[in-house]
Amino acid sequence: MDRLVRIVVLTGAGISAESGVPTFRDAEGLWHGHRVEDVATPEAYDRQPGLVHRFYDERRAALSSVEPNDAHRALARLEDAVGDELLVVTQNIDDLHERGGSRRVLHMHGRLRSALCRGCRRRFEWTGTLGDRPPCPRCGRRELRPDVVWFGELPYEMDRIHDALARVELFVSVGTSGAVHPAAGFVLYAAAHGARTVELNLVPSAGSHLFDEARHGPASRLVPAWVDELLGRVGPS
Ligand code: BV8
Repeated sequence: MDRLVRIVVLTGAGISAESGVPTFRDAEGLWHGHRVEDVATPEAYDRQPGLVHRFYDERRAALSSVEPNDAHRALARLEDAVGDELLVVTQNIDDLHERGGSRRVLHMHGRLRSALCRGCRRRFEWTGTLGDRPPCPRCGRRELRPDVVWFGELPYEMDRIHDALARVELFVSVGTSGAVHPAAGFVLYAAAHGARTVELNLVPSAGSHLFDEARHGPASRLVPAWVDELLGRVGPS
């Protein structure tokens, strides 16, 4: 299905920062005094399901008060121009890429607006809360969890992602610290298969030195400028 992909764009929390979605490493990656790595794990969920549900219920509710920014919209404009040659792989669990107009988005760490039933393994679009343990629409069990990939869990769509990275001509990383694997290793995998690699980030990330080119500044400025350059247009369309 991704035979035509020539460009893979990997995005992280930094692309949604200017929309008002806090990144993981802002405030030292803390949420109500909890380290994210300590809340976003299956063990934390087994130990304190209420706390973990609150962490995701709050973030799911906050989605209705944020909007996509010019970086999300620029990637949608690129997709309009090149279609199936572009694949956006996001580490983000927000829905700003889709609301910004992107249609082909792989959420390798899952989505806030999806619930997964631990009983029947079915997924459901979900905009409400899960902390009140609602019944699964299909099997009735009260086993719905956030459909996100926690630390220690296998990210989604890894075969499809590696298959695309092995063929792309251009790998661009936007707004990620390069702190979390396996996403942090995609640049090396793409480069090993001949891709040109570019980092667009506010400041040099932990993996900046691994890229052929690195541009630093806010995504809402860098990404539209890069898309205009790529499409051979200069200045606002
Ligand atoms: C797995 C979903 C194996 C939940 C998330 C190898 C080495 C070391 C460790 C590991 C390794 N392999 C595996 C690990 C363990 C672990 C890991 O990497 N730990 C880290 C902490 C050391 N990885 C895992 O557990 C992964 N699973 O490997 O499974 C396996 C194999 C077989 C079978 C079973 C299992 C799963 C990791 C996924 C965890 N889930 N999210 C949720 O959202 O709550 S991770 C979460 O943090 C994000 O999704 C993201 O991926 C990650 C990092 O966040 P970023 O997006 O990068 O955001 P951050 O705040 O860090 O950085 C923001 C950047 O934006 C900054 O650089 C900043 O400068 C920039 N920025 C800010 N503002 C702007 C901007 N840029 C531009 N413009 C702006 N305005």
